[in-house]
Amino acid sequence: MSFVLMNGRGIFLFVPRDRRRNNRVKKTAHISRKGIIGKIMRELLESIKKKAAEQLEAVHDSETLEALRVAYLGKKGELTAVLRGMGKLSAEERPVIGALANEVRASIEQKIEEAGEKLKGELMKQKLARERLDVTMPGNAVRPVGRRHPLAQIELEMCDIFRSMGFDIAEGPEVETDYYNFTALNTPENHPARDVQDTFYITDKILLRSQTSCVQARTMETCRPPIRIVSPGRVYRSDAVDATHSPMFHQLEGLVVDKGITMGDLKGMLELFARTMFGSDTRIRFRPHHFPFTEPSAEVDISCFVCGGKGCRVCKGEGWIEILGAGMVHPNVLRYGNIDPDVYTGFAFGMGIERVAMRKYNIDDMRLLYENDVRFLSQF
Ligand code: 2NL
Repeated sequence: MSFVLMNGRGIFLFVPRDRRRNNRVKKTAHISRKGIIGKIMRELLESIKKKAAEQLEAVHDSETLEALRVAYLGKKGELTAVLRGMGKLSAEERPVIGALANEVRASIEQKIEEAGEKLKGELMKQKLARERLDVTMPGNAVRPVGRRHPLAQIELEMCDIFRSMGFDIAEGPEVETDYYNFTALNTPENHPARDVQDTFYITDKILLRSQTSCVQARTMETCRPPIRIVSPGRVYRSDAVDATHSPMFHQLEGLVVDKGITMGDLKGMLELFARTMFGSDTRIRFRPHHFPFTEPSAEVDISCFVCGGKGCRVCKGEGWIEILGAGMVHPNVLRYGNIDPDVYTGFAFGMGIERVAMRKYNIDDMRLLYENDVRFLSQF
């Protein structure tokens, strides 16, 4: 069967040996009969257009698309090969075939464009599917990276309780003057607490605070009643380290000043604190005591939260655990704060955070709280 061969050099008619007349036609002959060429070219162009459309329709990746572009429109492409044969056309046929060739080229270009767009859309769809992110998914569980130090836990717990009762949290400097640490708190010049044996002095007048009540003395100076504050923080005393002493420890002190504040308010407030902190059946008791800054003063015990008062190892058979000091603010302390003791009264209290933590967690050696041994800390 004869067929047309087309390559970069032109269009050729291939005639099989048995059909060659007297061997006058070579195996392939350059086609020269112009009418036939026009028809063949038209058919070729149509078939190129159809084949290109089919192949471009089926494209699913950009490499294949580029290969097809080269195969049809490239320098050595099928369409270019056809156009090379234009010279063999008659003057009438040339513009007609030329227009057809242009139309086929435009059609293929458009199909390539469309296939490119379709591919882009598909790639984007695939990318979106691949990178799909479900923002409603629950987050990864947080690795346990640590926990609060038992002292910080107790301090926070206490602050929460007092905040719930309407107290503000107040803080102040750890390096203080003897005025706020002693004088304004009605501690006389000759009081043993002022001794260098007990307090760390930086100069005659500057020291490391030995109690957080300096914060309260400062608050009374700057704020007018009603005052309701608690002041947690570090304090320093010149003590040798042992199971129950440390030169640095933590206190939380409280102060309430208003008209008509009584010892009944103090007792009610402390009872509510003790019940919230140590359990709802906790009772409190006041034992008379002396502090320079309060009058009357008391030491306050809570009923043992382990045995409930019967006596056990934790309360050393007492049934009661000493937890804080408290009293009605001394009139001199109010005067130092420019508050008239004939108009206002107040109560104050103070407790050691270490002491509460040791009682609550049954820790028998205070040093454990400062050594930062994770085997110890991870128990809380
Ligand atoms: C204790 C004793 C106490 C206070 C602290 C205080 C503060 C002002 C006025 C009056 Cl500004 N008092 N603080 C009062 C009584 C006792 O603590 O041994 N704490 C562990």
